[in-house]
Amino acid sequence: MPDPHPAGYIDLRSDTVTKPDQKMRAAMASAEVGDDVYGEDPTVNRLEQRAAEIFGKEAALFVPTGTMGNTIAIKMHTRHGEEVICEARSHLVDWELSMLAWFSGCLARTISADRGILTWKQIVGVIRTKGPHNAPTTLISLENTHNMWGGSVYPLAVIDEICARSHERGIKVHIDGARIFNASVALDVPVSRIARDADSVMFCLSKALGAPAGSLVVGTSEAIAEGRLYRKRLGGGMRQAGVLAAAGLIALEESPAGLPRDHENARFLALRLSELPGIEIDPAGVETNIVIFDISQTGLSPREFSHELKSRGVLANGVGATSIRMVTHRDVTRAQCERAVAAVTELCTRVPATAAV
Ligand code: TLP
Repeated sequence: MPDPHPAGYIDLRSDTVTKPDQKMRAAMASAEVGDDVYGEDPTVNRLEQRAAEIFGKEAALFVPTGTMGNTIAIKMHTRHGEEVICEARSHLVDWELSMLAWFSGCLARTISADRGILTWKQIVGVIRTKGPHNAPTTLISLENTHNMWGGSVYPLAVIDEICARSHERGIKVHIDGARIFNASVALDVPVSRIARDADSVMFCLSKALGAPAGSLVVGTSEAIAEGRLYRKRLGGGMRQAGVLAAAGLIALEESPAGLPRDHENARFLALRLSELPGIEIDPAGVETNIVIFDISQTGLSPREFSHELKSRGVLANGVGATSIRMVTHRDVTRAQCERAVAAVTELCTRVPATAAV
């Protein structure tokens, strides 16, 4: 088994950094393949079928990345000149190079929500109906778990209400579920329950589930057939993609069982970090595998903090003006989390905390 940390770093930058394990590599090497643009790759077909089954939807589409999956889903549900409601710090808005505008020609109508969790009450206040001055709202996108809010999880009742009320108005609901399996573990319900009333879900195999690449969009057969054409337009027709789907199938079937361990490690990090001078985090807010903490009282910028951590063998990136994000995943152990805490402790006790004014 190749060392997942060849450079010796403890890599907490993201759960995207995981490397395929031996079982995935063996499955990739022996994968049955065909031309997926002709629909002839048996491994991709199996992955899509399993994803649809697991999510309780009619069909699924294998795509190279989460960004492409979200882009396709938005395009499936909207037309140029419409509005999409989403949370102000959602991945769609902050990290996808305005694809919502660039490919789908839509405007993001953002709402700042506590813990990134939109409520129907907030949504209903900004819905627009078609009129001489208004572009209509045709889609609501919910991020579950919410990345920039530290992996927060939508309560089921909140999603159910948003779906029911939106559908009464003819508005579709998409879930950016890059980490929906983490939400499913936190809520102790299957992903199909979370996805039950949503029109589409994008989820990633390449994040907490540990596959080297790939995401899926699930929804109705009609929407997914349309999505297949958008995937080709975006250059996502991957031909013998069965080599990736083979690892993806293992990730889909086997990796969710390992997620509670990642959540425990994240809670451990949060708890220990909350005890350090200069660090601010409420450990009770850490529900899944993402730990975001404020470092303003250390007197260091996120860039300086990351740099100092790196020199102590730990990789973690800044998010926002005063915060650092650490993400636990299958390639990081409890012992490594302990070493990461020791590195932050050394840093926080070495750099004098700025006096609060
Ligand atoms: N998130 C990445 C970065 O892009 C920030 C990370 O390291 O967390 N939706 C959500 C909620 C995501 O967190 C991400 C990736 C995506 C979509 C996009 O997935 P990819 O990177 O596969 O395009």
